[in-house]
Amino acid sequence: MKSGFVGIIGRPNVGKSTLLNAILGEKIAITTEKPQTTRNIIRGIYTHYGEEDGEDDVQIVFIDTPGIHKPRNKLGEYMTESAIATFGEVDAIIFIVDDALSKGPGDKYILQLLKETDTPKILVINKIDRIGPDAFAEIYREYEETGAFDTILGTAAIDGTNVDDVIKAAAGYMEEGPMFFPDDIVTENPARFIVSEIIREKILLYLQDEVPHGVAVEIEQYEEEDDLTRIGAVIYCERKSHKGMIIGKGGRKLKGIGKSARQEIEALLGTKVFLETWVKVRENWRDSDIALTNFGYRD
Ligand SMILES: Nc1nc2c(ncn2[C@@H]2O[C@H](COP(=O)(O)OP(=O)(O)OP(=O)(O)O)[C@@H](O)[C@H]2O)c(=O)[nH]1
Ligand SMILES: [Mg+2]
Repeated sequence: MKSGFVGIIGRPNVGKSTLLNAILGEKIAITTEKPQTTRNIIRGIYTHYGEEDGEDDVQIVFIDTPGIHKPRNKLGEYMTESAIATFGEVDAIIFIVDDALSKGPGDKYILQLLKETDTPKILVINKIDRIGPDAFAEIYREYEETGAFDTILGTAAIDGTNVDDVIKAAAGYMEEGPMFFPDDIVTENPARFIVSEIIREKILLYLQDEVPHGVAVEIEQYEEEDDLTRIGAVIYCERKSHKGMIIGKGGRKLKGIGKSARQEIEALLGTKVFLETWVKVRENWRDSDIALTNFGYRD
């Protein structure tokens, strides 16, 4: 069997988590139109037996990372540092972009970092459903000229276009090795982590500006009964005014968040779900070492 690890890195919002989910054919990472959605390293396990297509048996552990950005608080520092730390721990790196290199400083900064590592690099130009052919050719040419990439591909992770090519390119860098995980799991993350992320995803969808970025979700109760899961979640925010916005007039906002989270959690777990939520204020937790550790944003 061939096996190994592949890091998925890039600026916030380019489609890293969408690509991970598309590779696995399952949603294990939340995705939203807001930058800095992903806060933790998320490993997705892709196992393929070659008997059907004559290829090698392969297990690739794809590692979704937080978007690399200029941090404004300790949470941002943790996110960016943990993404960069994967460079040296993987057998290949997928660098995702959705725009030209000359368009902004973010991709240039990441490219500089990438040039300092020997790990093989695949460039994925994502969102080709939205990028016209001329713009695509321009992005391709700019990155080809850097000489930093062994492979350059275009994808639309959102509808799975060319995702197979990404898997094939990644498989090309895998070497004879052990099976790291059983073939029937796609993630090691416990259900309660995914549940807390689904709640956070709905908060990102329902709220604007800085409010959702200052939110952390902690699962305080998780009890599985026959065909019912009882979940109690605390939503922490950074200000009293934010608490009011999360709850909304007459509690309507929080009710909406809870309902859409519950529906998705029910589909994930295959049970009925009783979801209770509380909103609490923890001022400036994004700059508190203790809070970051409690919320799982530090090792
Ligand atoms: N049109 C289009 N949109 C896409 C594509 N891939 C992802 N998106 C959208 O881009 C947005 C960001 O996607 P994510 O997967 O959350 O991006 P990310 O890189 O993981 O972002 P962070 O976790 O914030 O770093 C979402 O609204 C996705 O639906 C694509 O191929 N085409
Ligand atoms: Mg993400």
